[in-house]
Amino acid sequence: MTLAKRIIPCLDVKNGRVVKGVNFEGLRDAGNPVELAERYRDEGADEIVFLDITASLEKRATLRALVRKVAANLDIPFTVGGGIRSMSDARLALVSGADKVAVNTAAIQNPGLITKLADVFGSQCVVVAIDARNKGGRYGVSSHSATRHTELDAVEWAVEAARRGAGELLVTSIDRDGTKKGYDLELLGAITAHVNVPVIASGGAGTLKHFLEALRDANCDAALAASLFHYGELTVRQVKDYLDANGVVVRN
Ligand code: 0VR
Repeated sequence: MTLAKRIIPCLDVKNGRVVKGVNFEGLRDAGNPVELAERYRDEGADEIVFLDITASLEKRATLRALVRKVAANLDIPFTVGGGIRSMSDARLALVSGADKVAVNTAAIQNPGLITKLADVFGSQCVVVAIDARNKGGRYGVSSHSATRHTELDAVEWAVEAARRGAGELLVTSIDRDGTKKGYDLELLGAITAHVNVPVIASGGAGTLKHFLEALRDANCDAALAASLFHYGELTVRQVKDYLDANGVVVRN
């Protein structure tokens, strides 16, 4: 059976508002998270990702009240990330209405957290987010909202995260974020070739064809986008209709 490919709008949240920039910088306002989540649900989004993008940096806990408000209106899977550093942070996100938690910085600092999250909550609710950048011939991994660079290799880290029990990987290209130049197919293809868990493509979506490339050519299971949905350049419905017309199995 072919599993349907998923389209996932991403709410990058700062100070209670959805924001968006380019290459993780120059953030500008893009709307109200509760309203945007409802709009995307109505357009046929398969899931919603909510990232508190300043949480790790400022060491704040995720904005739980806001998570609760967004979750209350959703009947599709809802992933929450940003600032999840411990089992109790994850538990709080889950009891606030998240179906899955995304971890990045804390997983890099303490890979055992992935194992523990998977053991206690189940792999199906553990998403490891990987922020990668091209280092000429290989891909490096960054933490703390792309402000710190690690020695990790993105493909090796993806393999380890999956081995430790991540149920899926959210792979963002820092180089492509907000540029609308297309997903980093080389990065995504290298990762999907080495892991058996679903990979969500992120960073760079700008046209309908970009979604097809990530899902068909780079073998990703889901494609995430922010800018082009927030600013109304494309709707989730348009993306799904296009994918369907091009032979990709999507849910209605
Ligand atoms: P688009 O290229 O506009 O579709 O954006 C996709 C993805 O890169 C973003 O939604 C986002 O998850 C990137 N993340 C962060 C951030 C962006 C700015 C500042 C911080 C973060 O910490 O994830």
